[in-house]
Amino acid sequence: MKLSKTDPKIYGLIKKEIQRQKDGLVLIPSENYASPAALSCMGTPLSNKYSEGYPYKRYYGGNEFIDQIETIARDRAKKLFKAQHANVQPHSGSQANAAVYLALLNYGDKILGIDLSAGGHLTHGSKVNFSGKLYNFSYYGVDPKTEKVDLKEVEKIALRFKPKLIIVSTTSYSRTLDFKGFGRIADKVGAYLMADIAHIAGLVATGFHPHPFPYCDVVTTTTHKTLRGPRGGLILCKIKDRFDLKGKYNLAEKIDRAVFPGMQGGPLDHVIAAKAVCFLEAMKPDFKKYQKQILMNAKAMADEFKKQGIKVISGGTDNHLMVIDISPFGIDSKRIQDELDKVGIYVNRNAIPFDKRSSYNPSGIRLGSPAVTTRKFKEKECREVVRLIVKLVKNIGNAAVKNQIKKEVKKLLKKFPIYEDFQW
Ligand code: DSN
Repeated sequence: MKLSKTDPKIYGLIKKEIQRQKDGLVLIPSENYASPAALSCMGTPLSNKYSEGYPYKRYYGGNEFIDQIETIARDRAKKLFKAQHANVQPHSGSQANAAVYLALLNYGDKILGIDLSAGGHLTHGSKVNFSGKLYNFSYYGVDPKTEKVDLKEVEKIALRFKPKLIIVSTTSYSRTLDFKGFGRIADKVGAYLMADIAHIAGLVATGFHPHPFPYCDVVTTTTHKTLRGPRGGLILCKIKDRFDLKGKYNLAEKIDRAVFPGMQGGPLDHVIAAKAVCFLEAMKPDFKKYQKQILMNAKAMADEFKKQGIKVISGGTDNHLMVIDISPFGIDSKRIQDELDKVGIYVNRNAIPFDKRSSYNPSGIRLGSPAVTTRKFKEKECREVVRLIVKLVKNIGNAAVKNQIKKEVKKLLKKFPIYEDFQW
């Protein structure tokens, strides 16, 4: 029985959402278009299987093929990220981070994380998140002038706070992360070092961003942002626990035990198969070219915003994203996001460093190039898109301008179709 017959409502909405993605200009830096090959793994009966445990050590029968799939996914992840150990089971980036805390810390232990408004993530210690409720967080931010992380400041805070874990990460930070510098600080204070590379995983895998190993003990990521795979999480780590060399479990075992049975039950085998496909795709030469273009496109966008007189936080970008300060326009960021939605341009509002506004309606907009680069946009088109955004912001409420921009977006996307060979 076809879905269109069984549940026409859900069928219709899925169809509309697919069309929205095809007809939309996605500038949300954490979104991308996974390949039809990766997508095809997810709508399969692999979803039916229970496989609690790890390959060849399961709690359920019938895992002969699932074992092989997970082993391939783990091996590919290790190869792609030059990691000693990989756990491909976390359902998401948040769960990957939670598992790391569970593996390395006791509740109430001290973690030094990055402040949300400086570019951090909810799971890096936000007060409204489990991380901020269960662990004792202190935060580093960015320098008020440069709007970049200042390692001297991080070191001062770390020496004073004496965390057991330091997190180096980004969700809306557009600058290169200095894993080596953070490693020196972690060594000095005797802390584990964890990198959350969810946003920059594709850049790291292809050598366009410095590698977190050997400086970090553990690395977490998602698989669906610059990595362009299925929605999911991944943990990479060293095998030895340098602070517990004689312990019952090594670091890799602690991570595995924290994911299962510590945090999760049955893994999502259909997603793990898609992760395996994504890792294979990410090892191909074309993926490297794609990452290089992501960087060139983001630079062009940041440059064009500056040319148009819009402030880009920290003055530019070294990666795939940027945050612009729209406070001088005196228009709510939520309104700008909503108006952009209406012309088919998707962005997300975001706090800027030292933001005085609420996180629901902050002063910034975050944008990135991964999805439009998948559509094969080059610098020229990225600059054009920026000019359309600025035009809309400067003419907010002007219906004629809005209609004109909507037409321009449509015209542009027609030249760069996506998912033409995706059958659903
Ligand atoms: N929500 C993701 C992002 O947009 O960066 C992080 O979880």
